[in-house]
Amino acid sequence: MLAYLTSGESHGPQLTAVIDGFPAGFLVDIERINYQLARRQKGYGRGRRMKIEQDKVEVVSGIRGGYTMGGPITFVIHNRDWDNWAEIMHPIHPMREDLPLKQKGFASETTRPRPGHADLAGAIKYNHYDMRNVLERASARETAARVALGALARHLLEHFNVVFASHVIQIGSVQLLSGYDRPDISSIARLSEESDVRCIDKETEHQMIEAIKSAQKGHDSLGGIVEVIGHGLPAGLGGFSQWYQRLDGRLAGAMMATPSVKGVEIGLGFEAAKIKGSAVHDEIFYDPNGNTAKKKFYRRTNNAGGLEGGITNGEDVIIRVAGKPISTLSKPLKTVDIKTKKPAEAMLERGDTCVVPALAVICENVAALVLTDAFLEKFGSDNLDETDRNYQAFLNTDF
Ligand code: EPS
Repeated sequence: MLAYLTSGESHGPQLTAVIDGFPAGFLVDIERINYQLARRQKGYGRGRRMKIEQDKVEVVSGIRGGYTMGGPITFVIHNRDWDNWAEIMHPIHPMREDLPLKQKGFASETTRPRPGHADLAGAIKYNHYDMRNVLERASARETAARVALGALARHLLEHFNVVFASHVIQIGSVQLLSGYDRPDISSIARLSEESDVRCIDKETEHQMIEAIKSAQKGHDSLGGIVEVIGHGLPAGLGGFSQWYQRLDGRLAGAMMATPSVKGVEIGLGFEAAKIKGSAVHDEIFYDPNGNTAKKKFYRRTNNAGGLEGGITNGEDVIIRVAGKPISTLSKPLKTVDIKTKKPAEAMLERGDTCVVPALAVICENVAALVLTDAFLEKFGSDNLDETDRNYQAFLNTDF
């Protein structure tokens, strides 16, 4: 239903995000989108760049008088850092590699690929010897544009009482105790929002911050694991008729397509492989009154993470995402200069120490985008009245 693209370089003039297939007649509160962008920028362990940017969307198509029109919606996020990079990044004017970044202590030599980064693979693919042409688009700056789209999507799902939250459950080797009792979604949302590393437990938060400080001191970086929860989704989204309809596959694909992500689990995930079936599968119960609109059938456990057969089952959708430590290190690893072919040290770029708290916000909004797509697939996407009618009719069925 939804088709979306983003464009823009990390240090170019702007990021642009276009989404098509969004229903007409939805009243958009732009501040809801800007709020998600601001959340993405926070988190202990970010670098200097986040002090420069104050991401906000400018709407340039698809919305009139506050309401969506049914055509493609386009958001622009201006890069404030562009002022510092215009000479190097200008699309037309000749490059000036000498100024002004060198003066400011930033790298201008981009022939020494960082292990773990897109630098070398991208250089080979696109035949670039100046890897700035690779790293500018491979940069996680792009996630600002995807979060803007995800924020619009979740804004729509909130109309149907679907809410999202995320929290950080591991940074480096510091983890929220496995088997912890997951609180309700509003507590997760509140506690994670109050934490500089989006951790819901104070003691673990403290240890996570210490781990980031120590990585910073050692000129190193840290990865971690985040958990995303979607609550209030009706059963029946997604499909199993064809492989590409399966919602767990679509969610995992979207998560893995986020920079730094190396692993995704749904529900019990890898744990389920170790346990007997009788301990894994969530037994089914029936309450004729239902505790919410679509919850006459319910479970007392949620090991499936809200998805069975590639379809939502009405329980919370639970996704865990592992991000590797970022590959820009101020204590560079060994590499090879792509021009001289001689051993070298990887290029130094300004960067972050830990982006895991931001990853939580990114994954939350990207998950919302995928689930909105599945929601509109089921209930119609031309206009909100129609989507509302179809949704209400579905709730009134016998199930
Ligand atoms: C990034 C490097 C850093 C990050 C950036 C992603 O940027 P810079 O090179 O300008 O210091 O801050 O993330 C963002 C700009 C962002 O908005 O999240 C990278 O190389 O991926």
